[in-house]
Amino acid sequence: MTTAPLSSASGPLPFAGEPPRPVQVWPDRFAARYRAAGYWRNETFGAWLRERATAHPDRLAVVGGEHRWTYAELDRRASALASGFLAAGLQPGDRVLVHLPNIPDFIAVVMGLFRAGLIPVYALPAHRITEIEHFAQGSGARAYVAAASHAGFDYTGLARELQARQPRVAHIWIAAAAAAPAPTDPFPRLETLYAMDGSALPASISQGADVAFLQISGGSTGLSKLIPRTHDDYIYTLRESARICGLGPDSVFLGVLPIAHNFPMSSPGFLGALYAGGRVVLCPSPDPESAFALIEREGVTVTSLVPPLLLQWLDRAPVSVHDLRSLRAIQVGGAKLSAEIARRVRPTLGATLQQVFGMAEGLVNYTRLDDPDELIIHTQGRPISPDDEILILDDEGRPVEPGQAGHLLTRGPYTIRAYHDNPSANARAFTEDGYYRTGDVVRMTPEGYLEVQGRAGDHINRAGDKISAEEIEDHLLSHPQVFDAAVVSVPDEFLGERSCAFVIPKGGRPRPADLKRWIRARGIADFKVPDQIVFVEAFASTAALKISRKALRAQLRAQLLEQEAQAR
Ligand code: OOB
Repeated sequence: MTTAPLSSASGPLPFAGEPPRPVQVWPDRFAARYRAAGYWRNETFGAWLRERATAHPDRLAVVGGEHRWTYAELDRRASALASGFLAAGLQPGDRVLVHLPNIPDFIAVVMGLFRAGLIPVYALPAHRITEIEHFAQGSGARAYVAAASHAGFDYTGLARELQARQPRVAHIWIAAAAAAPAPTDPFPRLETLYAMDGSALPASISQGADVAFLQISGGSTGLSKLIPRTHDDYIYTLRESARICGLGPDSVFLGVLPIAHNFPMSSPGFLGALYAGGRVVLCPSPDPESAFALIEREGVTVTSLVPPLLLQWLDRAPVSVHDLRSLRAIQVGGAKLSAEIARRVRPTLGATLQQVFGMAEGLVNYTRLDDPDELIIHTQGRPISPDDEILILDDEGRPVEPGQAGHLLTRGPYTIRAYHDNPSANARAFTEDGYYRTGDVVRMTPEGYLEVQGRAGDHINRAGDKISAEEIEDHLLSHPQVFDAAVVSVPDEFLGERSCAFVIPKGGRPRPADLKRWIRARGIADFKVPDQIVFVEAFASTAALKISRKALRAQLRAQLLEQEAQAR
């Protein structure tokens, strides 16, 4: 086994109780193969940003709000932040929670962290204190960077609570978004760090095999897990994704989905666009008209959407005053896109649809831009790499017959071999020979393309946001009037899937609205609050204890679907 050298190896030794440094390790013979094939080139984020800033300093890199930053400006800001973070006492290898919306600061912060050898931990803007505390604890984060407020939520309040609960998070910086009110909190402003002189810092102190950041998992069982991705493996996906999506210096990528998510980050996302020397335009609002205005103004050529957002675009575009003709490709992923909707993309938006089926753990599949319509409309694409190994297995773990559906397992040059510091999750999620059990049920077409059939696990894919049934059941069970609860997914015309909580009350039935308020007050992302609550007397004639949660959820879901069908 290779050990992934950490940039911090020469730094101070960990003291007792120090959380483990993130590592990601592929067995020697795989690492050697991926290097020999030219996938892993020992490139690092800090170094490639500097290369591009040197090659084309005056080209626009990032546009958002009032800001228009050239590559040179982005590089300068990254260095300034890097030196500010280090001057504050952070050490290379330390983890830093990044909790920012789609604003240019997001990109400067992550590039600054990379340059300093610090490890970003990405949270979504929708996450609240419970999730943030979980990430802080799991990663051992020492710092937190957030926007003052966004979409009506005050992140400085969250920052205060985080510091009270997790004193290890000793550093907090707040980015004051343009429209934010005058600061009333005690935290230093991120903006003050931009004034630092970072010109003496090297472009990178990291090695390709170092962990670059921690991404968060969709959380199929229980709480989200942390995903360590290396410079080598992630930059490989950027390079190939940019090539597959035809990105180059003339490309303009619009970040509409939260760019902390793996899809708009790297498939090819904002990082792929910058890697290719193109331009990134950030849209902080999900409203189609805001996006359309930016598409027209900036000549956007490509963007990534989840299916429900695509639906909104398809509805709005025909009546919008904005000119969308610059759009060449629209990528859709995160959740299953129906063929009927897929068919409407080119006639309505004038761009080529690209389906993207990926996961933060690694494997990403794309339909290719020049594929026949049949594949673009009906499949979720094929893998990035010739070395992505795909297994499709039946319930007993045997390969299915060609064309049959089964459980998707995968390993390859950018699919992780382990979660960060989580032996029990690792035992469940990875086979002994290093395959990741994706939890997805797929079939492969004769052309080698994957069609996603559904999930084997108990999570709800709500418009691309993943919700763990178990996590929400635990929150429900904390309510004094809840005896038992089971959360299931229900097909939904707009969201793809919505969540329904079956609740057995005790000591009087709570009002559904109160129950929802209770869950929200637990400090979790809004998208996790059950869409629907159904009260039941008991779970089944067979005592609930005798059947697994999984079987129970399946049974309740089937009952609900039957009732709904009868009601129609
Ligand atoms: C992306 O990443 P995650 O980690 O939020 O979620 C991964 C899961 C997959 O295992 C699958 O269940 C589902 O999301 N999924 C899709 C899909 N794309 C993702 N299900 C059906 N059709 C699709 N096109 O969601 C993600 C990461 C990188 C690129 C794209 C999506």
